[in-house]
Amino acid sequence: MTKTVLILNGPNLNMLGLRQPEIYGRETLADLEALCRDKGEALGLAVDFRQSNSEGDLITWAQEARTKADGLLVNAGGFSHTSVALMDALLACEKPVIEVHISNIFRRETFRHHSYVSFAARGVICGLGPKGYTIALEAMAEILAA
Ligand code: CA2
Repeated sequence: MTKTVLILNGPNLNMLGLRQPEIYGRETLADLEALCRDKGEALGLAVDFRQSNSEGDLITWAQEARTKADGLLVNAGGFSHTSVALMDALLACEKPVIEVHISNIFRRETFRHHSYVSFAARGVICGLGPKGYTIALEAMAEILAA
């Protein structure tokens, strides 16, 4: 049975490639989705790639992952640093979570150094740009094969 990885992207990630390329690079969200789909195919994983600017959508999708996904990659954007509610939903879904950030949040403002998502995550990758998503997919493939 093909395993499904839900990739959740939070607020403002739809702006990727359109502004602040010095922080987030030039690749768009569509480029990132294509990269993840290609990597998922190579790994034999189905990829369900989503983005929302709404905290409620992300929470609902994390809840749905309980029955609809085998693992999650989460870049919750700014909600990483604020949302106890999203953390609770990720814990409640009882699926492996890998947190991803495009930028190195530890080289940025101190308010970005703490992430509630990290508390629900098996591992965290940050600062490697879009490649962080493909590395996370490789790690998730190993976790799901174990
Ligand atoms: O580095 C990351 O992946 C972040 O999750 C991106 C978030 C930021 O709030 C986190 O601290 C780190 C921001 C989402 C991207 O926002 C953009 C805004 C303008 C142009 C491009 C992206």
